[in-house]
Order: sequence, then structure tokens, then C-alpha cells
Amino acid sequence: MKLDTSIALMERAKKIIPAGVNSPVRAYLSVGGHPPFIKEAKGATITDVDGNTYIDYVASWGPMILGHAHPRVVEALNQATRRGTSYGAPTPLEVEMAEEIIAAVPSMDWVRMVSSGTEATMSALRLARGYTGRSKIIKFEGCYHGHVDSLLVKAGSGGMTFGTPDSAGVPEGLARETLIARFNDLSSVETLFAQYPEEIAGVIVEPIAGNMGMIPPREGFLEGLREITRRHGTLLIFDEVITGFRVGLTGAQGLFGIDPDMTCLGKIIGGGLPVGAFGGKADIMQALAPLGPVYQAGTLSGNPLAVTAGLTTLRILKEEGVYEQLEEKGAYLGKGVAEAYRDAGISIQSHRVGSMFCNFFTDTPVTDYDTAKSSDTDLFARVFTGLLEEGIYIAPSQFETGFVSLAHTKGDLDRTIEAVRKVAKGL
Ligand code: HOZ
Repeated sequence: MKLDTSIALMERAKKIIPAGVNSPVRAYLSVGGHPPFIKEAKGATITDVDGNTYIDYVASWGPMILGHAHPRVVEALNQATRRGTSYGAPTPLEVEMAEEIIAAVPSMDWVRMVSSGTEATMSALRLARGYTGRSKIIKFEGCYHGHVDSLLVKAGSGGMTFGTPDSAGVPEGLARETLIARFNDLSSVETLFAQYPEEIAGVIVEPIAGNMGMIPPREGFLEGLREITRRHGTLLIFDEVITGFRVGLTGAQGLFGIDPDMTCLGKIIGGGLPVGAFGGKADIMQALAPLGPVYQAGTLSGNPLAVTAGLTTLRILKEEGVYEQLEEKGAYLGKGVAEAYRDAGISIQSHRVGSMFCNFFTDTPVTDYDTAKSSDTDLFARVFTGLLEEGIYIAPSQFETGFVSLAHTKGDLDRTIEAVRKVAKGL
């Protein structure tokens, strides 16, 4: 595979952008090789500057659930652009967006738009602290909620990929307010509440962990979190930046029947443009400025282009049979890929929820951060490189999630399964 133009671009980029990238995992440091620089994308494929086309399962890390450059999203954006790209003032579109979100996600009475998932979780935490008058929060080891100071403790995603789950630059005093529990382990949460019964403002969790690879919650885990947090007057915050509108219209909370106090959204609700949102129960949201004492603001919040792309995406997702199709495609790919590895004698733990998937290279059942780390990351790197050569684009880290989109055809999925079969045999 020729990557000359990408390699030349990386050389230029490295002189002026840290590691040549604007988000660490994109640098390919844990898998080796050269990241292709992408020039365009359409449907289920992306094409790099050297003309290589790949079947894409990164989906811009989740948002592109319809596939790339969906004609209806593109048309809506074309029209919206002509009306101006940002006003810094209320727009009718924002009201429509808030109504769509609230209609879909029953736990959210009120919502506020921001410009990224990181902003959503950061604002949700501040609100939880302001509303409860408490300062500590619980997060789970290996969960990643964006690069918010107090959430960059035992963080997944890039932190886990590069073995730096605790970031430099986070003041010790702030990190001390972050308590760490083990995903899928309620006793670790009870222990922290026993230690700090009146001090914990919120428990934040990815209801399906998506940044230490993909790990579904054990039966009873989310229900247990709901019960414990209610008992202690602590807010339960679901980070559904990845799972929102991905595993169903009502997100993971709908799938598992949980009623969190607050929810963070991003990715899909922006249709591929920068967006985030946080919301929840009305009395909590009323503590936000200018109604209440918790300050939060943003020049590009509710940006008309981002909201247009998101609204168009949500309306397509509401059409009959969409999530059934995603489930079918996800199941077909998941089964085919798992068989391909097993036929080649490679042990994997194959995880899938709807159109989210992940394969860990280990004999150990993966339920949390430690067991996720048992995956053979050298083997993952070889698989990654082999698949890229075969024109299959997955995330360049074991500790991320794969996404199937509506645009993937049976032909794409079959080609992917065959590629896995070929690469697995050659390992
Ligand atoms: N680390 C984020 C995904 N879990 C974003 C990665 C990127 O955009 O490069």
C-alpha cells in the first residue's frame, strides 16, 4: 500500500503539531506504521490522500451512524450554510433539537447544547457539584469522559493506549476529589460511599464502556448504581456521548431501563459536526446560569450547522427499522469476525451491543480495566496493520470501539470478514 503523500504530510505536521495530530490516538504510536491522511469519505468508506480506499469502522469515533456524507445531511447543511454559519443568538433549530432529544430520552426533562462531549461532561460535573453542594465524584477505572481535568484520572482511550491514565497538569487537589471505582463492581462503589457518605456529588459512568475497548455492563450493575446513588443523595450521570442514539433512540439507558439524573450526549447528535449536550431532571438543570448559580456558556453552543446536521441525522434514525438494520449488520459482522479468528486458532473475547463491537485478544473474560489490559496488544497491532493493508480501517488502539453504520452493505461486511480471515491465518 502506497502512503507516500500521507508520510510527507506527517513530516510537515510533526514540525508544528504535537506528534503531527490533533488527538493522540491518531498518531498510531501504539500500533506502528503511518496514519493515512484522509481526503474524503462517502457511505461506508474513507479515502486517503494517496488514493487508498478503506471500509471504515471508526466512523469518526462514533458519529457517522448513517455513513459518511449522507445525501440528506449534506443537502440540509448546504442550505443551512447559505443562511449563515453562526449567530451567537437563539435559533429555532435549537428548540427543535432540544425537543427531539427530550422526546427520545425520557430521563431528560431539560437540555443544554455545547460544542463537544468534553464540554458536556465538564459542565455536568460542575452542575452536579453546584446542585448538591458536594465536591467529590466517582468515576470508573478505564472509563473516559473527555479531557476534563478531574476526569483524567485512571482514564481510558488515549490514556490507556499510551499507559498514561493519569494526566500531568491536573492539580493534585482536584484529582483528590475524583474517587475511582471498578467498572462492573458495585462493592467498589459501596466502599467509597462508606468512606465518604455525605461528600459525593455524582457518579459518572459510560453505561456501556467504550474507551477501554467495549465492555457491556454486567446484569444488575447499572441498576445497583441507581439504587446506591439514590440512597446517598448523589446524582447518577450517564455519559452517553458514544451510546446515545447509537444503541437505540433512547440510548443505553433505554436499553437497560435506567433513569439517570443527568445525561451527557455528543457525537451522533451533531451528525459529524462538533457538538455536545447535557441535560436531566428539571430541578437540577434550573441550577444553571442564568436561572441558577452554576455558570456555563459557549459562543458556538447550539451552532446552526451542527444542530442542522444533528437534527437531520436524528430524524433519519427515527425512521422505521433503522436500529433493526444496525443490529442485523452488527450481528452478521460480529459472528463472521469471531468465527474467522477462532478458525485461525486465535483466542478472542468478542463483544457487541448493536452496532458497537470490540474483540480482545485474550482467554480471560473482559469485564473491567484490568481484564481489558490482559489483551495482547502486540497481537492487536499486527491485526490492525494487516487489516489496514487489506483496506479495512479500525481504530488504531485496542482500547476503543468499532462502529457499523447504516451504509455498510453485506458486501462490505463479507469483504471485512474475509480480510480478518486472511490476516488471522497469517499471524
Ligand atoms: N479518544 C477519542 C476516542 N475515544 C477521540 C479520538 C480521536 O478523535 O482521535
